Amino acid sequence: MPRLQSFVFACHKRRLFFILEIAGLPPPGDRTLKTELNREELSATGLRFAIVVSRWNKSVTSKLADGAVEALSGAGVSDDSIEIFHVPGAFELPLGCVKAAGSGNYDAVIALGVVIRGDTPHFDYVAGQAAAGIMQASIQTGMPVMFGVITADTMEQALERSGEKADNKGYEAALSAVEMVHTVRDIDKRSRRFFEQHILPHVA
Ligand code: INI
Repeated sequence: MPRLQSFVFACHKRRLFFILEIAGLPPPGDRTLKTELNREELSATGLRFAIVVSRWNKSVTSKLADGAVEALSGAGVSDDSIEIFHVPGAFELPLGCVKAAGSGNYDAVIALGVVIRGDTPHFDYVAGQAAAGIMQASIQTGMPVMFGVITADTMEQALERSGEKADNKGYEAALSAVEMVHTVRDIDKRSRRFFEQHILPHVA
């Protein structure tokens, strides 16, 4: 490309990227997760994960489990550092998560399920309690417990969220788990440093 032409092209490209950035949109061709923070660069080598997956809507939850394993493997987790546990339905996910998180065997837990709205209020109870229970499991144990549960009106919607990589809720939840392990460790490390620098000298 002649020099002037490539200069004009570069200017337009920069302007386009600037507009996209202001609009909070990713650059073209860069399909990112909604929760993306360059997390693909985070290494999970040496970390251990439990995946708690419900059998209800198994054809979809198995795809979520595949997505989660793919994300963890891609981040450097070895196969024997990923353990999968099954529960009957999303309602049972919180107990499975509390047990896994409390075992001390893992650095993070990933809950996977699919709840589809039917004609009765059952959906609200199952989805609501699963979400609240998974959050509680995390708060109670102080361990990252990820909400990889699809709540959808139809099976079609659920399938859309169980596709490849960024379109797979399990994949997204697993990358969030890796990020949260790093975040929690960072908070602990900084708290220790603060204690050593600002508290300990006044106690000794
Ligand atoms: N469990 C799900 O995971 N998804 C659903 O869509 C669902 N529906 O629709 O009822 C569901 N129900 C089962 C529930 O999670 C419990 O397993 C069951 O109630 C036994 O406690």
